[in-house]
Amino acid sequence: MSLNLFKLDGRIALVTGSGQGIGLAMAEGLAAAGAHVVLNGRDKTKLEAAQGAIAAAGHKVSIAPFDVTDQKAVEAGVAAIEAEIGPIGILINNAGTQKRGAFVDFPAEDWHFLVATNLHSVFYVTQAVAKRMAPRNRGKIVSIGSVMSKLGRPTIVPYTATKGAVALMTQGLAAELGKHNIQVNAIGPGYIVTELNKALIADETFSNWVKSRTPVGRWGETRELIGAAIFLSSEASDYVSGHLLMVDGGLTSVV
Ligand code: GCO
Repeated sequence: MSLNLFKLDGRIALVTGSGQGIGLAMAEGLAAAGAHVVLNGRDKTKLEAAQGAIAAAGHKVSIAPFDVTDQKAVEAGVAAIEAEIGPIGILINNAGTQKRGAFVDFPAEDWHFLVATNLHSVFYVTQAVAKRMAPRNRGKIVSIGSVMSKLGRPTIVPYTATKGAVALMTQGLAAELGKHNIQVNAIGPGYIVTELNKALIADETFSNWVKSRTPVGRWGETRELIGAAIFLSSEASDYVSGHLLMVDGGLTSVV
């Protein structure tokens, strides 16, 4: 039965930044598809609340609170997951943040914070996980890009730089890890209703622009990213690698 291609039973999935928002939605979706999800973030209380909800739904879930911008903490966290829970078969690099402001006035410390959170994290976590996946000759790595992996808009140049890098890093990793049967892809969310976008949603002019600029005419919901996450985490995508799958209501396909 072809739907079995999307089942994740027996797989352990680490989802970074999964205490809330897109990361939590994807973790819930992967758990419902059968994976044992490992929730990551810096806020243990948030992770425990998310863990309670997923466990209450009858799914397998653990937490691994570590800072994805700290290479030593990442290495120790990944080693502990593999020692205490089992081999990570699926990595979702979701952790990320946003800071907006005019480029000419953008504080260097904010640039460094965005690069650390959105990009160093992908390097540290992917390296710690991929070096363990490679000898097993099997793995799925999915990073969260953005419409800003392909397009720019004023006031978010640093964020755009990090999301563009995530897209090309995905292609480079696909090239290098393919021989280990590790498929590496990215998801490009459109304008999704999340905490990070609260200010944009509250701005009627901007929100109306998103609705007019997006062919489906609305903001997306975090649950609408689950299908892409399950697909790219499952054997249904064993011949898909280096791909940036846009989940953006058509935004990046139109002028
Ligand atoms: C912005 C938004 C976007 C979205 C998302 C789109 O300021 O334009 O934060 O960057 O959050 O990244 O894919």
